[in-house]
Amino acid sequence: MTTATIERIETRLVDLPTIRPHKLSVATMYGQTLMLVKVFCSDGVVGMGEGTTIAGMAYGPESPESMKLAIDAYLAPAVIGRDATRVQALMAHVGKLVKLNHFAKSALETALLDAQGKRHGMAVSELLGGRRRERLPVAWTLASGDTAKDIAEAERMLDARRHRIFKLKIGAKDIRQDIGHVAQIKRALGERGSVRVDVNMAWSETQAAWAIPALADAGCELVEQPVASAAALARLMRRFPVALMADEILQGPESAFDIAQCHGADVFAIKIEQSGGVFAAQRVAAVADAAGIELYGGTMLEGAFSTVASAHLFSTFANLQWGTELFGPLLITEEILTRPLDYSDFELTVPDGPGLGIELDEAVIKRFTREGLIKVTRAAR
Ligand code: MUC
Ligand code: MG
Repeated sequence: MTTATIERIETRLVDLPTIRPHKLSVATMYGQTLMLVKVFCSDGVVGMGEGTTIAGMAYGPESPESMKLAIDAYLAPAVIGRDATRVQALMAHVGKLVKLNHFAKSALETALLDAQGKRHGMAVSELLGGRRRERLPVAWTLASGDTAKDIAEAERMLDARRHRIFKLKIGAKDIRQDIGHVAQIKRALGERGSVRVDVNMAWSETQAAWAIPALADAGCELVEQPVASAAALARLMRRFPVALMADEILQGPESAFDIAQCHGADVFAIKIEQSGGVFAAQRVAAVADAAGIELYGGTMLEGAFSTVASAHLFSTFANLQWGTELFGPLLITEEILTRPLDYSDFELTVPDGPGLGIELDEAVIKRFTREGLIKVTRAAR
């Protein structure tokens, strides 16, 4: 049996520009910070993971900085010297010592899975029981804040055959303006592109009750997290036929169970970071399947490592009715991999090499690493 222990763990923050400002109801992003974690094992295998949030702490309680601190001070000391090949046992051990911190745990678990896959010459999807599909449909988010610019961007995506599912970020403006924006974009795209919206919890229940039928009339097929509360979303479910999706209220398997119990959403946006890692996200999907809730592969606008970890997991799902939005690497100006991911014909190819199946371009990353912040935690000698 293979034995390998964890010898050292390195974390760093990498600040990358985005191709344009990305406007959500919670914040406008001008760049993306990746928290990269490398796990060095005694058999010479190195695994790589990533944690990313949206606009620092504007979206949720963790930030790239807090993830780095959590790993440096707590998660790394908890796993160093232990058996690197027992990923689930390691993460259960971490879970006893560290509450919540889902994003930090996801980054570490991704690195452990990457290492385990490389060790056995298997893709992460195969470690998870085997992929059911090689390619995943990928939506694009239109979030420039300007309707004409969004239409032009969607046209470019259609021409390039990169995306034909469009998610519109709304909720920051007046509701009537938002509905006009959605209607104009859908009218311009017609049957060539599908249109969904993400409100990122910006509306009250009464605002949502007014807006949802108008969005349906405008041709919107899916409304993501219109309100903050799970109870309000469940009540809206009883009132409108348009599909409603849970995102922010899904914080791992237990919350998934609570929502499923009252059939509080038609669709779950599964995110590995928000769930607490790949295995936790797998359990969220199992709850959804058991409850007859449909699945969508969500993103935290992650860079390549968390995006590909998500892709490996989503490729194993029995159901993925609403496709994915794994476009994060395309929102960043820099290519951080030695070999870019294959986005073509409206889909992403799931890499099939060992582990995550991708390799970091160290020279690029070095240029964007935040000064003085690389931290290495080692086993005591
Ligand atoms: C979210 O709320 O779903 C996904 C796409 C995007 O533009 O933002 C994210 C986060
Ligand atoms: Mg969302």
